[in-house]
Amino acid sequence: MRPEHPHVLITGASSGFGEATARVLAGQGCPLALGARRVDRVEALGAHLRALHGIPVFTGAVDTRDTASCTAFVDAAAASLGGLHVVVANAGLASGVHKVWEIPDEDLEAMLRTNVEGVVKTVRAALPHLRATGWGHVFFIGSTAGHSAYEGGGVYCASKHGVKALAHSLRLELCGEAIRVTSVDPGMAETEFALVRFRDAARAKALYEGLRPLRGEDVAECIRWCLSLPDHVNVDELIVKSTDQASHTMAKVHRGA
Ligand code: NDP
Ligand code: 8X3
Repeated sequence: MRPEHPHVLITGASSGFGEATARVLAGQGCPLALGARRVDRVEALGAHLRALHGIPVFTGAVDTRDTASCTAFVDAAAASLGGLHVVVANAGLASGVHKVWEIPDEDLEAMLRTNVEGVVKTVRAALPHLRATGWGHVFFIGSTAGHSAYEGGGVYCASKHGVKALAHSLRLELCGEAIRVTSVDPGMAETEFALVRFRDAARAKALYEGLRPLRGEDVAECIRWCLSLPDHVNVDELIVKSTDQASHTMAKVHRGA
């Protein structure tokens, strides 16, 4: 049975899509559990949302690459909120731009461990809680990079193709249970993503020069909408791009501004 205000757990809530989703769903009255490694940021966001909307917000440090950290965060969130209905497995990153034969182990492992293993660990820890409440929705945050590939993005694209496969498998595995599975797959969006990838503020800024990229709140709105649909409606995949980006890669980007 769908609750009036589903309890939503979001990983990677310290910036970008995760933070924006927290803000949008808080506005809908949803109790929230917010996690990231930069716990000071989620604590500040939690305090702000509690004061603004009068909703319960659990905050905690989580490193989604680590099984024990993930499980502890998810279990504590469920205990604090009195159950979980929705998980947004959003934490992820790109690390560098390397040809396949050039990538250092550090970047290779950062992307695969966060974007694939971390997502599995988050969803695996959350599912028993979704099943216990009897109504649920799992959101994966994929990417257009899961639908195509580009030079210098081999491992990131592989990780997001992996996310697409995880969403597909989970949907098959949960068929018949009251748990929906959606992958929201955005194109270029101006968050901290490019800063993390390039470790260079000027280069990150230049990526969006002259175009109007997606913003965190655009992706948050997609999540809110998928969640709002009637129980028998499952949005499997939602590919969402700026009107200035016509191809899944940067091959067709309009920089007219
Ligand atoms: P941001 O860099 O703004 O946010 C990434 C979030 O992930 C941060 O809150 C970060 O928190 C968290 N995170 C990273 N690693 C870990 C970890 N090991 N454990 C816990 N949290 C972690 O980028 P976006 O909001 O853009 O990215 C969110 C998701 O969207 C990612 O999966 C990304 O791949 C995907 N995406 C991004 C697009 C874009 O163009 N921006 C387009 C398509 C998809 P902290 O560092 O505090 O741990
Ligand atoms: C992020 C989109 O094009 O930078 O997932 O890979 S892109």
